[in-house]
Order: sequence, then C-alpha cells, then structure tokens
Amino acid sequence: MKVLLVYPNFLEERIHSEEIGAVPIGMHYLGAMLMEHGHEVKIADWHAIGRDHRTVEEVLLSERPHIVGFSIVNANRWGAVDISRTVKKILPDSKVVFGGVGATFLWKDLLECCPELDYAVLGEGEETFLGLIEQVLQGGGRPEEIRGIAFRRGGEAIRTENATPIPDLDMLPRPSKYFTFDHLSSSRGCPSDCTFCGSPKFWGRTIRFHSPDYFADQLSDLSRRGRKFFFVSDDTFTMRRDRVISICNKIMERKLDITWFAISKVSHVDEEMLFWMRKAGCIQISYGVESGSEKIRRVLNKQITDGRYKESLQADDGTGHSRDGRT
Ligand code: B12
Ligand code: SF4
Repeated sequence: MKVLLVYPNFLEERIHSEEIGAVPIGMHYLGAMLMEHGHEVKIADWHAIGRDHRTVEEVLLSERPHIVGFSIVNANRWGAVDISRTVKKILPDSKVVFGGVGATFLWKDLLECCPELDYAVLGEGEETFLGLIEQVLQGGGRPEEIRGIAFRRGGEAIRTENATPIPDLDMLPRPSKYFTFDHLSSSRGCPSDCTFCGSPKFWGRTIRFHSPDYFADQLSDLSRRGRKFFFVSDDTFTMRRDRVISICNKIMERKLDITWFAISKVSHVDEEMLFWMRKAGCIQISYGVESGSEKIRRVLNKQITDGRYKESLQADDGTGHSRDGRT
C-alpha cells in the first residue's frame, strides 16, 4: 500500500524553532519496517512548510496515498487535525492514522474531536502499524484483533489492550538503509520515574537496547552518505557502561569521522566511559539537572543529590565535552 508519513506543523511559532525542526526518529523506523514489507513510503516534513495548504493539497493529489500517518506530540496535534480535514476532502477513501506520544496519551480526545481520524496507534508503532495495515486495511480483518490501537465503534471511542513490546530491537529493519537523518536512538525505556516525563509511561521502565553493531552500522551508513554530526537521543545513552565503550570502540575501529551529542544522567557516568566517548567524537553531553534545588528535585522525583552532580561533573573535567544542563 502507499503510505504517507507526516510530521505536522505546531500550533504556535517557537523562539527556538530548531527544537522542533527534527523529524521524529520513529518515522524512519516505521518507514523502514513498512518498506521492508513491500509497502511504498514517503515522509513529508510538513512542520517545515507551516500552514501551507496548497503544498499539502498538491502532494496529496500527486501521491494519492492509501494511508496518511501522522507523528504526534501534544504540541502538534492540531496541525494533524487540520491536515486530516484536507486529506479526507481530497482523498475521502484514504485512512488517517495518528501515532506517537501525543496520540497514545490523547487517543480518546482525538477520536472524539476529529471525525477524520480513523485509527490511533498506541505506544511502539512498528509492528502494530504493520498489523493494522496488512490485517485490517488490506486484509479486511477486524480492528478489535489488533493490540495497541484505538478507533471508533458505533460512535464510541474504544481501544484494544496494550501491544507487547518488541523483544529485540535489532529485529527492526535499520532505518538508515532507507533514509538519511541525523537523530538516532539506541535504546527504548527509562527505569526512572520523574513526575513530569512521558518516557517511562510510554516505553515502560525496562530498557531495551540495540546492539553496538546495529547502532554502529547506522552511523556507518549515514556517514557514507555525508552525515558527519549526530544527535544521539536516548533518554540515558550511558545506561550500560560496557555497551557505551563497545560503541565507542566500533566508531574508532571503523574510522568514522563524526562528532555527536548524547543525553545522560550524572548517576550513570564515570571517568573512563567519558574518556572513550570523547575519543569517539562525542563533543557534548546533556544532563537532566532540572533544578538547582534539591527540594524541587525531590518533588520531581529526580533522585540525585547536589554531591552526585558535583562528583560526576568533576569526572568530566578535562575530557573536553561541552555540557548542556537540560531543563
Ligand atoms: C529525542 C527527543 C527529542 C529530540 C528529537 C525529537 C525528534 N524529532 O525525534 C528533540 C530535542 C529535538 C526533541 C524536541 C521536542 N520534544 Co522531545 N523527546 C525526545 C525523546 C527523549 C526521545 C524521542 C525518540 O526518539 N524516541 C524513539 C523513537 C523510536 O520513538 P518515536 O519517535 O516516539 O516513534 C515511535 C512511536 O512513538 C510510534 N510513532 C511515532 N510516530 C508515529 C506515527 C504513526 C503514524 C504511527 C502509527 C506510530 C508512530 O512509533 C514509533 C516507533 O516505535 C522523548 C522521550 C522518549 N524517550 O520518548 C521526548 C519527548 C517525545 N519530547 C517531548 C517534547 C514535549 C518535545 C518538544 C515538543 C519540546 C519543545 N521544545 O517544544 C519538541 C518536539 C519536537 C519533535 N520534533 O518531536 C515529550 C512529548 C510529550 C507529549 N506528550 O507531547 C517527550 C515524551 C518527553 C517528555 N517531556 O515527556 N525531543
Ligand atoms: S530520567 Fe530522564 S527520561 Fe527518565 S523519567 Fe527522568 S526525565 Fe524522563
């Protein structure tokens, strides 16, 4: 089937638009999964075109996708609702599917307020979306039989039970086989439970990892195509020490001439690991400090003391990483 994956525009303009400019990593994973199964996939970065409905209409008319899938965080959901109206006006037979964190947490509201929305995919998308397409939209099966989706039945918004997480992330087709991008992720899940964060609620508190080889293969593919700088967007890239050092060694063995940023936590770094990361091209690490006050951090369930921050940042002194205290 022909699938158009859309990253929709945000409601408000941002002061720092680079924060929202990156096409979500998941769209590349979904695209690769569908292409590996013989579907035709195009990715439309319609965040970049804002509210330019003429371009949207032109692309819909020329591509005529059977399915339009939107990647949604809360802040761009109205962009998706808006474009869905255009989709159904121009291609009334095509199916509209929302996925991503926004669709997962707001599926009921979205199904109630957006009659153009046919299905929401809840949580991890690759297998669920493929199942929805092949078993229901292509195969004529019942949506009730697909785990991890929401839809309308008799006018009421309902959902099926959660899908099982993909046990081995390396089973997923490598997105870099099909697409060129610079945001990568090598794990899913976070064992912590900070009050403000959607990640453990979305991915769960058990972490699943790609192997160092899978990750290094992606970097090799992309660097061969001229990409030299990467954002490694795992919640805590440094969660497993040996794995990080192995990734760094693979980058060096393959002589990849790249630099990269990573996200970490002061509770999960040490001097040796930081040394190898710097040697392998990591030039900035973002630490989730959130607040300078221990009391506020306790309220946020960020269980890290002032002393731990000082100790870890001292361990990083002299490695040459620049630091970004994330809030
Ligand atoms: C890395 C990251 C960033 C990076 C890169 C984002 C990017 N474009 O990929 C940067 C720093 C740029 C960023 C920016 C923002 N982020 Co951010 N980010 C993350 C983080 C840590 C990881 C995202 C990720 O790569 N996941 C891995 C990939 C594989 O997953 P995925 O893209 O979600 O896709 C999977 C599923 O969601 C689903 N899916 C996704 N899209 C679709 C579409 C369809 C059709 C289907 C069927 C399925 C589907 O299937 C995919 C494969 O399994 C998450 C927290 C987390 N761990 O999830 C927060 C998170 C997603 N971000 C968040 C926010 C708020 C933002 C910003 C809006 C912040 C801002 N400044 O305004 C912007 C939004 C920009 C954007 N383009 O997403 C929130 C979203 C909360 C919400 N409910 O809206 C999260 C959950 C963190 C939190 N605070 O709780 N972010
Ligand atoms: S450690 Fe980071 S990713 Fe994990 S729950 Fe806290 S803020 Fe979210």
